[in-house]
Amino acid sequence: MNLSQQHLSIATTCPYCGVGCGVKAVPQGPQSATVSGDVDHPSNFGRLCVKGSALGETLGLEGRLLHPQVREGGQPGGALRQVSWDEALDRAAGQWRAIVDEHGPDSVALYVSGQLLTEDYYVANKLMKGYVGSANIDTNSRLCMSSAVAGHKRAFGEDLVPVNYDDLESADMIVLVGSNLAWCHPILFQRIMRAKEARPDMKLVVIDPRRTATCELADLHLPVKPGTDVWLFNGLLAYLSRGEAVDAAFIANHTRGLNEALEAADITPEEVAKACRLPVEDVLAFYESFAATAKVITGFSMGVNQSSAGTDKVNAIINCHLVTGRIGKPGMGPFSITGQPNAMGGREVGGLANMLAAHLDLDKPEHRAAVREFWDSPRIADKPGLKAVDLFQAIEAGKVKAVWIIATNPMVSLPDADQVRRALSKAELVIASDVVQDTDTNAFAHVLLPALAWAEKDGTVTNSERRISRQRGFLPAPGEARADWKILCDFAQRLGYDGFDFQHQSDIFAEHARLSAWRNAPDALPRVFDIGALASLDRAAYDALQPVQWPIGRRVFDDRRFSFPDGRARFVPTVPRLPVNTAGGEYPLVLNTGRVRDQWHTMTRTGRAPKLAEHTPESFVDLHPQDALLCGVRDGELARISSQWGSMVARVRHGGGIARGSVFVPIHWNGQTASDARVGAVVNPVVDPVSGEPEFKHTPVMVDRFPVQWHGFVLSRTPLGLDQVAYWTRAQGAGFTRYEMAGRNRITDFGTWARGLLGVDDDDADWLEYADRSAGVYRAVHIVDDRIAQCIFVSPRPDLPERAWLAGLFSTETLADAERAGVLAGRPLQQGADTGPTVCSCFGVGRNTICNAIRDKDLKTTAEVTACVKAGGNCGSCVPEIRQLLAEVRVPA
Ligand SMILES: Nc1nc2c(c(=O)[nH]1)N[C@H]1C(S)=C(S)[C@@H](COP(=O)(O)OP(=O)(O)OC[C@H]3O[C@@H](n4cnc5c(=O)[nH]c(N)nc54)[C@H](O)[C@@H]3O)O[C@H]1N2
Ligand SMILES: Nc1nc2c(c(=O)[nH]1)N[C@H]1C(S)=C(S)[C@@H](COP(=O)(O)OP(=O)(O)OC[C@H]3O[C@@H](n4cnc5c(=O)[nH]c(N)nc54)[C@H](O)[C@@H]3O)O[C@H]1N2
Ligand code: SF4
Ligand SMILES: [Mo]
Repeated sequence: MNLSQQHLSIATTCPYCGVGCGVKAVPQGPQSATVSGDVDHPSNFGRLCVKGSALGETLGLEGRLLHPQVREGGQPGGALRQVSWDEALDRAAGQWRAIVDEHGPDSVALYVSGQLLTEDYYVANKLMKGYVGSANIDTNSRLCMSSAVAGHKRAFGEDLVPVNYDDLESADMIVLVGSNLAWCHPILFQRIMRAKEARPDMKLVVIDPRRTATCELADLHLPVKPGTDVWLFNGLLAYLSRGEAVDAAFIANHTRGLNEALEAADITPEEVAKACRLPVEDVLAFYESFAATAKVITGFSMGVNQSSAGTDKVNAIINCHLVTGRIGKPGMGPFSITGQPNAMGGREVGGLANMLAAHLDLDKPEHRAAVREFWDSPRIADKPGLKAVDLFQAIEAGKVKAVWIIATNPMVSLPDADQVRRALSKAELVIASDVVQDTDTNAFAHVLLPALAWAEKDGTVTNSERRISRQRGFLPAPGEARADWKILCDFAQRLGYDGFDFQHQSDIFAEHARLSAWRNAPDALPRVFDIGALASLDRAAYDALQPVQWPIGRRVFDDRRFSFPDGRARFVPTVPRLPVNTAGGEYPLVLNTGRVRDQWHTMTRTGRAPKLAEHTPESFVDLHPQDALLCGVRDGELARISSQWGSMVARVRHGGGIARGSVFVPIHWNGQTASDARVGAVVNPVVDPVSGEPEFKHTPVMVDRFPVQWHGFVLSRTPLGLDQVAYWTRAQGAGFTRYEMAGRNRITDFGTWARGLLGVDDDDADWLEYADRSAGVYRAVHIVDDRIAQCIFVSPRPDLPERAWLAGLFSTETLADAERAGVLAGRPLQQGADTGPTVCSCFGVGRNTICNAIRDKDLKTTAEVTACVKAGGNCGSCVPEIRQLLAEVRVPA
């Protein structure tokens, strides 16, 4: 990269959530860049949430997978050997071909991801369905969007999301069901927040068993009993059908099946209140305002999809929009909020095992024939492949013998994750393509392939509102990493398949666009998904492509035509049912799992950013204080969470948002970041019968003490060996790693033990310590060249000093005398310098700072807090929490 290129700003797209924000990246040398929001991008108009704005901290090469490797002896735990691309691909393709030759095409599988670019995804799907001849390609979107896809297909005949982002701004009422938008789609949430500021009459209703950050803005929060959404929406359908909101003309002309749906929805508001454990006044308040408001959007996400009744939940919601005709017009409609950056692109290319490509159906012979003809492929899969959970069961059963895992981490993210371990240990061939070296899944790979990461790769993604944006590489390819599509094509060519000699990602995009227009006519195989107009883009036009939404130039369903042959939408009868496994007996509590604000999935990328580590540095189990009492666990201590499938350990927390009977655990921590925090191991593998999506939000569990002798933490510039520690978790700090730990060993000689743990064998080391053996308290600081190198704090109870001040010392070059004096106390000697746990990650503003300012300066609004202490002034992701602090601090006054 020469100097003149260094300050070029490249427009690309955020690789995290489905909002699909535009990012401007300015490279600063080969491995770093500054990032900011792209003011011209119609998803975010220049704003980024905290994850997006920390992207610059994730670009370093430490821990990256840079060279192909194969595992000696083929066994997990065997050593990895670096090999050439040729050797790696020959080995992978050779073994794959031998397995297919002997056992047939259904004995191999791809397991891919909504984080692939459309071009990668298209090639993977074409390879499996058109050339290998099996539909055994499934994707982590099975765990995410598949219930929405199935619900859309049942209601509309095609997987279509009929809402645009600007509809959120013109709606008069937004209902969020099973969506923690404030944390999971922060920029969409901010768009709603601003619209609501401008039009305070706009209503926000949040339906979620937990009181989340999203509820801070809500006019009404309905904390439904987990799993009971179908009752609530059936009740709404019945209520609407009796009132004036019914759109009789729309129902008569454009739908079918209302009567059957009403039969299944014969339930009164009182009965709903009972089933959903809600006050009947709240149910009625929701029903009345829904009925009275024409412009209503019902946004839904994982609290809906990830359920054994997920598809029915989706249809119960859509039914309410059909009965009122509130669809296909500005400011209204059912809105499936996609999770991953390219979840929607995956749906376009048909990446699920029961789909074909370009919105064509695997189960229709004429669709299969059309795709095969277009591809000119030797064969076409003619039956659905295995869905994610079934796929890993088939691997364990030995029916599927080879699996290639691309851009997903199933050892962490699948339910019954210990089953995944058994499956991968048993498979004859596991290929994994990733961007980092060490993941829980990569540990089982026989062939490990280095992929280009976000900053280096190039292609397109489609966001929640069907907007296709370019992701553009802005850093050079590191090591031997290659684009995922390129790896797939190289592999396909080794298997002797033609149809994969793409020279550039734009060639793939053009083919994908052409296929969307193939036979796409009213008298042939009509689909709303048609981006044929983009098929003629040459490389330069593709490179310059501006964000473009499909259907191009019109609104979904503006013609009131749905994608069934008769053009009518379908009401789907949804008979309510409880989750398959309900709590009781040995497992009295319901485990709910989900996301925290500053981490992304299994943390392989966000886990590298110090700025993102502080908000939630450790996994936790959030539960009601009374349930904690019954389980014998206490706030701040450790607990084991167990189900009939497996167990994990996390820190007990009373966040205040959980009703009795439920516990919440975040999904992010895993074997790389903690000793035993893979919540997937606990989650039950029950799936929705229609979509195959797992019931991630509802597993019966028990919680009990994880007894330890001591609690402690270490901040260290050098990594520690943790074999002897019963509980540990680590987080990336600025210039150090933070370890929280706890042990079962009784420590007799603290000094020797601590030096051993920290790897300090020099007797002359600058080692300050304080020990109170009878109290079991020990503190030590290791200083090298007047800089803090390591510190350790141990106590029998989790009553350790705040980490924030000590962490800050790692950024100072030379410890001042006052700092040296405070260091063993773990706090500054002057008052007030302890800022408390981080609330605002962008400016590093702690809870104490914010609360003190609210109290001392009598601040009343979030804007005043921002003006005073900066918190909330950049990305705004912490504004809901500031609101909560305002409420807490100002109550006594
Ligand atoms: N910070 C962050 N953002 C992300 C991600 C991330 O990892 N981190 N991942 C992205 C991805 S892939 C996805 S899919 C989205 C997910 O985005 P969301 O779906 O908003 O997030 P979750 O935390 O999985 O779950 C949403 C809510 O469902 C609630 N819930 C549980 N059971 C029920 C129920 O029975 N009924 C109802 N109504 N609600 C219930 C939970 O309490 C939870 O608050 O986030 C995307 N954005
Ligand atoms: N208990 C519970 N489990 C859940 C959920 C839940 O709510 N509860 N949610 C589910 C949902 S909605 C989702 S979407 C999944 C997500 O779960 P996963 O997909 O397993 O999580 P990620 O950490 O995003 O995994 C992506 C992997 O791909 C790698 N990677 C990143 N970029 C690239 C690239 O460009 N190419 C390649 N080849 N690799 C890349 C990353 O390093 C990482 O190892 O989790 C699901 N699991
Ligand atoms: S909301 Fe945040 S994570 Fe999602 S795309 Fe925008 S910047 Fe990225
Ligand atoms: Mo997801």
